Amino acid sequence: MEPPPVHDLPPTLLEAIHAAGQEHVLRYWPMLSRLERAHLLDQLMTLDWRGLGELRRLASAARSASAAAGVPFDLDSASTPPCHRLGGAGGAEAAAAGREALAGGLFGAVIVAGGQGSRLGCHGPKGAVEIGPLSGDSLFDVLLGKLRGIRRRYGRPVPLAIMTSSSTEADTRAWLADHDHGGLAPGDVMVFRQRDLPALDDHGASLLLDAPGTIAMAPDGHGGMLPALVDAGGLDWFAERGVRHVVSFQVDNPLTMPLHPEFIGHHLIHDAEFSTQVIRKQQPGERVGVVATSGGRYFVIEYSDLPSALAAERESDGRLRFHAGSIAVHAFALDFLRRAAASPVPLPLHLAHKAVPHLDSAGDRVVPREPNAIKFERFIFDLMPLAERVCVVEIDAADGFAPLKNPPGAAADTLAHVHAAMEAHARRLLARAGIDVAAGVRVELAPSILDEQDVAAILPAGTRIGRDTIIGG
Ligand code: UD2
Repeated sequence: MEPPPVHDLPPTLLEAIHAAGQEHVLRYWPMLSRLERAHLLDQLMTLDWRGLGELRRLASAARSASAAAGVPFDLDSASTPPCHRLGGAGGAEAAAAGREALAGGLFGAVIVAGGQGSRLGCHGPKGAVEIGPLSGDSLFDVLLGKLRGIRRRYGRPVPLAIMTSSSTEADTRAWLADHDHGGLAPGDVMVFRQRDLPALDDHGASLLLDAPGTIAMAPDGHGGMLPALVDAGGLDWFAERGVRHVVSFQVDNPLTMPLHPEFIGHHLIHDAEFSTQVIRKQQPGERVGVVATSGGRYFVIEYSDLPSALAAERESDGRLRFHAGSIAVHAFALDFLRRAAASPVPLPLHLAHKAVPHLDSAGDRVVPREPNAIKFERFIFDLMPLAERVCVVEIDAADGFAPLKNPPGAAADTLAHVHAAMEAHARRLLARAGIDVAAGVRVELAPSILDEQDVAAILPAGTRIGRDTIIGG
């Protein structure tokens, strides 16, 4: 192969590439079109070469470490913190405080929607995946519909920031443009983009090429939310709209109730800097992180970091010792986010062994079935130990958690599971409103229906539903 005419690259860049031993990324330079060269040059110029050294160091340390080695807390002394239960003690007072805050426009929302949806195998953003059992509504339709429901009831919008990534930004913007911003005012919605980090080969040594002119990169995890939000002016954007607290939640859970008045009310009453919703984890293998406390600090241990013996440990009453399953619905005081953003220390990086498509040494593109590379991510819940006051609120999974994670046929979290959970939830809500649904009939709630109060405004108690129906649709 001809030596690459790399003389047109900036000398400092060449030095950085050379010092890091990554010359192979220029292997195809002579063959690239002008456009491809411009793209690769852009990637090379924005890559954090000093940071790459840190990624390589972490990768090599992880090769010889145990699962829990990445957890900077003493797990032996850790326990499940006390949780408020939705509908439990102090619930009415909390709900009143939450309703007042919504009427005062004090809350904003962030949807973390930058993930590549690789487990689900979806093309395009997960938010555009259609999940309505009867309507075919997408996840974005459902989630943005909930915010419409809050605006209708409380008379104030919930400003929404959607976090995208290089993988999802263009399609998410297109979705918003094509769908009238999900019925929200365009001025109440902002889109911001998280950063990318490079993937490394299995040895944690080399960058991978996804194509001759493209380095394999991946979103930096939802923990990229805070720096990306700051870069985009998002904290000020919220503050200008009167927002004092924001709730972040995941794009893949259509049952989520991030702005449930009782949840945000507990957050306010306890003057919490960070509040989080949990579900009761029943089985050790459930793929949710767990909220724990030790030494006066609160933290989340990701399921992949919790040693299996600890995950399986039970209390004398049969509950798992770590039973506060995180569903990634977090409320933050805006002041806390500002303080955390000012910290010179970034959130820690977590490593994951993943299958990453790449060019092999013969230049052929390989799409591996087995993990062949290391990806790096930051997690938003790693902000939790920085908070002075944390509030944990347990919700009923049947009312607030049905994530879409896996392709058809998997044992959990598939579209079929999501449909079943949405229908069961709709039936429960209708029953609470005194509506009878005939056996075998399928029901779905329109996205902006928040609870039985909204149902009661549409259907009088005693109504009987005898055929498949979208309530409020
Ligand atoms: C997440 C939680 C897990 C539990 C579970 C509940 C983490 C690390 N794990 O596991 O503890 O709460 O969800 O469903 O949070 N995303 C981005 N940018 C990224 C990566 C992900 O925005 O770079 C978003 C993604 O679009 C999705 C969410 O984060 O909305 C969760 O991502 P995931 O499906 O990879 O997380 P999972 O299911 O392993």
